[in-house]
Order: sequence, then structure tokens, then C-alpha cells
Amino acid sequence: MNEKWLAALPKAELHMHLEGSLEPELLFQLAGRNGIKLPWADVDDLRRAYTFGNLQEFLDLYYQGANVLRTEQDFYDLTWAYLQRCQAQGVVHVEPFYDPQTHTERGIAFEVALEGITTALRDGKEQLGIEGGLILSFLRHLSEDDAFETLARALPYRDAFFAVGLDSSELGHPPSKFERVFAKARAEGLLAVAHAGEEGPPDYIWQALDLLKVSRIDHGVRAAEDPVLIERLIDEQIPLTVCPLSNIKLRVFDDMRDHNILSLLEQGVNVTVNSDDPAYFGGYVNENFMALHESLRMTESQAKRLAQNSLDARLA
Ligand code: ES4
Ligand code: ZN
Repeated sequence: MNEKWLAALPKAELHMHLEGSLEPELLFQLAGRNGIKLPWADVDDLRRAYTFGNLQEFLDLYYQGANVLRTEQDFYDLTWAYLQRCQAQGVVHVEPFYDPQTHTERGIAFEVALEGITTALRDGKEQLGIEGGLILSFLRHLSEDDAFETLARALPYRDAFFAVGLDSSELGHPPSKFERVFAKARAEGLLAVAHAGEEGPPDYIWQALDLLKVSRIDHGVRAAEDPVLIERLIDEQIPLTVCPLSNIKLRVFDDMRDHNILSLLEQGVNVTVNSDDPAYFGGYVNENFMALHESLRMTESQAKRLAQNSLDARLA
């Protein structure tokens, strides 16, 4: 398996946070254009800060980075840069998340981020042939009320989204906290996905399935601790959007050689490969595939099945 072969393999990316594709170079460029003073001396200094002991340490830096996104053009540039990477890597379909609350909380109008992102996605479809749709993701460390308010702000733009998601700090914020918001979103015809079983226990995956009625689980690698859950994931072919490099950077696994994605694949779980926050975790989708090849000796046949799983798990 090599990069050229991989780039020719059509695939979908189903777990990626647009704010997490903000490369240090663009971050500095946007800070300059918006007159924002940064706590890092330069791009290399910022890159050196990309060492995390857990999810929360990463999130603290991720929200700080997102603070340079101010104008519609900023959100356009962010999304467009990601779509160009997709084109170079054979990603033909994208279903990215964005977190409206990360921006409305700091005084950026809801419409600013949404317009910039949706315009870029439309151009990506027209100019690059990349299909897909946007997932509105709630920050789970904020309240249920805050999520309801975010959903209300989004509903006038109902057609800009096909699903709602749930991200940010998992531990202490179980899916059950958002059961009613998700019910409302589903009543509006939106699909549901949720991060579960990244740092949180298998019980959070059960809750995402039974209470939030999700069509996919984001991460889900801790399902391996619960054989009954694994059986259900296989029986119902519920996709898991796994993010290998993310899991190493955030210490979900100590080493890529310990990662369980290929073991789940061989058991019949519908796993897919995704980048999560590519600017922070060391690469886009194909760097994730290459890491599996190098550390777990993933074969071309396994890579093909993972790519086909991603196309089969599309929702938009
Ligand atoms: C995230 Cl890796 C991860 N987990 C949960 N929420 C997130 N938001 C951005 N990346
Ligand atoms: Zn994620």
C-alpha cells in the first residue's frame, strides 16, 4: 500500500470537525487579518503546543485556535482548504461537523459561520465534485437549554444541515443529558449521530443508540469492552467513525500498535477511518490509513473494505 494507491481509492469522511482543520499557517494568517494577538511566537511554537494528555487538554487549545475565526470569509477559507485536501486524497464525500456554540458563545453571529461554511461546501460540490452535508454539533459541556437555543437558531436554516451531533468533553456529560434536544431535532426531520465511547464507557454508546437514536457512533472504540454491545453493533451494522491518529494523540490508546480498529473490522463491525481534527492530530484521512498500514500492517484488502464501509455509512 502506498500514498498514490490510497489517493486513488474513493472514500467518504464522516468524522471531521471543521474547526479542527485549522492549520497553524491559516490560523496565523487569520489572526493577522483580524488583528488578533496570539500567545504563540510563530507557527512552529504553536505546533510544539500540540501535545495532549487527554481530550480536555486538546479541547482547550482547539477553542483557543477557533477564536481567530471571525468573518464569513474566514469560515469559507477554512472549509475550502479542507475540501482541497479531500480532493487530493480521493475523498469524494464529506459529512463534517461544526460547533455553532464555539462561535456564538464569543459573539459571532450564527449566520456568519453557517454562511461561510455552506458557501464553501456548495463550491466544493460544483468545482471539485465533492458531495455531502453538514452536521450541526452540540457542545455537551454546555447545558441542555443552550443546546435547545442553538437548535432554535438553526431551524430557520433547516436545509443547511442533515443531522445533529454531540461533541466536546465526554466524561460527566452522558448522552442522556441531551435526550430531549435530540428528540426535537429528529421531529424536525434531522438525523442524529453522537460522539460516544472515546473516553466515555460503553454505557454512553448504549445511551446514544437507545436514547438519542443515532444512526452512527462517532469513535465508539470503547465498545470493545462490552461483548453484548459489539454483538448489537454487528447485528444492526451500526457504523463507527473511528479516528486512529486522534486516539493516539489523545491517549485513548498508548500506541497505534494497540489500536483495535482492525480487530473490530475482522469481527464484522462496520468501522470507518476518519481524521477528527486533522490539523491537530497529524494528518488527514490518508495519513490515518497510512498509520494503520505502518503500525498494524493493514493490507490493501482491509483498506478497501474500510473505504467501502465509509461509502456505505453515508447519511447525506
Ligand atoms: C473532538 Cl476528538 C474530539 N472529541 C470530542 N469533541 C471534539 N471536538 C473536536 N474534536
Ligand atoms: Zn470528533
